[in-house]
Amino acid sequence: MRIDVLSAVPFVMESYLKHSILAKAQEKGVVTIKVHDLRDFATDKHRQIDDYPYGGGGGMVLKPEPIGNAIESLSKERTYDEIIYLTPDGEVFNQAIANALSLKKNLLFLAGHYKGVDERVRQLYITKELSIGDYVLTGGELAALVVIDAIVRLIPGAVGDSSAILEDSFQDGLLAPPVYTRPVVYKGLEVPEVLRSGNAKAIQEWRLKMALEKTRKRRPDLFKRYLQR
Ligand code: 6GU
Repeated sequence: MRIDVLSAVPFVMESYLKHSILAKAQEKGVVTIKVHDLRDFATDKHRQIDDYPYGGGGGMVLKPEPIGNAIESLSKERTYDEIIYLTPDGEVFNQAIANALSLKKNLLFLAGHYKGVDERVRQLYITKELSIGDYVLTGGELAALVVIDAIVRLIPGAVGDSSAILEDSFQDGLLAPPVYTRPVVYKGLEVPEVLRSGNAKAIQEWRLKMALEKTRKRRPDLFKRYLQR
């Protein structure tokens, strides 16, 4: 998979991309992630990428030309399956969207900033708009990292043990059951007997029971959907 990101502050994404599972996935050649500085595509000598909003009001708006230039320039190199704008008014991201995007070949992300991007960029270029939840961040970069991380870890070979992926919270519509490792007793608390029994069927049943219980208590919305599926 190839992922390109357009950002007004590309350097804020670097550390995470260089030191996380995303770095390992890149080293393994499972994915190539390139972050581009919007300023490099500015058209004027001051390399201006934002401007005041028409009609007044606070905040700045990302100008259309640098973004349009960047998208058109990158699109000459490859055809993007989706051009995704990260914005609090987008569709709320979830595991099903991550699963679908993990099957794509080329993705281009645009991280919003300030008050947002000129509406015409959205009309002309954007094929998908994603939010990572109902709260406001200072920029789309963290949201882009969240979405990219969730996608890349699903690509075969990106994560060490691929069987672990199917056991993730949400992958079956339920929250994950508790997990334990050694020692058997820690500060008086014991690892459930069943997990030490070697009885695979009993372990599977216990995990499902715990997952159902936790989901019912914490996320009645997910629990309802699980029962209806
Ligand atoms: Cl995608 N961007 C910003 N700025 N804030 C957000 C968001 C995105 N998703 C939730 N909050």
